[in-house]
Amino acid sequence: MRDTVALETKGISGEVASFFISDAGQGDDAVAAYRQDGVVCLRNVVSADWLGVIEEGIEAALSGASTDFDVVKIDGNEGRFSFSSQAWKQVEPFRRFIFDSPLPDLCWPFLESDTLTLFYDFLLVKEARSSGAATPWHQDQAYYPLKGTKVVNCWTALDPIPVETALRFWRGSHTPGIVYQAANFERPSEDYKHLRHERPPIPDIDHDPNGEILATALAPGDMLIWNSHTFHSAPGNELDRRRAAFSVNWVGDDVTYEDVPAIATYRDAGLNTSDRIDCDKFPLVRSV
Ligand SMILES: O=C(O)CCC(=O)C(=O)O
Repeated sequence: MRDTVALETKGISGEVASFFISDAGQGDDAVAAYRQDGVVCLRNVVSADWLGVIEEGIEAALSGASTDFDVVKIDGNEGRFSFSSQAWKQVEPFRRFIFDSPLPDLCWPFLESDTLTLFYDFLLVKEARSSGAATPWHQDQAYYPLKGTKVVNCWTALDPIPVETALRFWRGSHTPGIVYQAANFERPSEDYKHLRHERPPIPDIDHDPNGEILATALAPGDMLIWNSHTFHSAPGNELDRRRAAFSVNWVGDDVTYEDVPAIATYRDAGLNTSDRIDCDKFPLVRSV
């Protein structure tokens, strides 16, 4: 089933291009939509029990178990904006969700790869009225010391997310395979610390009349899967309740390591340029 989604944000009204909405089990169609649009929305694919496991993990992560944890300081923000990365070794419920739930088998087909390797987990919590916690347009790939196209972000909504605060995607922006400069999340007007100047600057997506923006409201347990080259952004959280998501990032068999400056979350000292990334930090989870 293809669906159209009204774009209620960005000051543009009317309908945008098709945004594939799939129920669990519509495998081939969902993969085809992901391949074409660079993003797909799977409805109701994480059960209430597994959402409970993630919540256990959040409690542990926010109480100090996650060592890669940051609170973003934003002037005038009433609510806290925090994130945790690469916590699965310290936060047992995250480990359980990543390895023991149906998640790996759900995500693997989207990579169209003989292998499935865990890259990192990411928890993002925009608490009530963290209205300044906007996420600028960016490609995840711009931050990674990786070469290759088979990299997916599998992002599970943990709260009801109305379209006003939902992620937005520039449809098809993964296909040219171009990696643009990285945006600075905390101070968007300044350069990102590992900026690669040789890359093209981020285009003005909000003012591109030909760019199709995809967005949809989400319920807890819905999952967005997008390619690391797909541009996406999100507004801050104006709601009077939490807007949280837990994502797991996977890589496939065309991905190799590139020994360039990047944050520690994405690097491993034992890897050299051109290596496959499978190692203790980035474990191989499935292979044919
Ligand atoms: O959920 C958000 O607001 C941003 C998430 C995101 O951009 C990411 O995980 O790459």
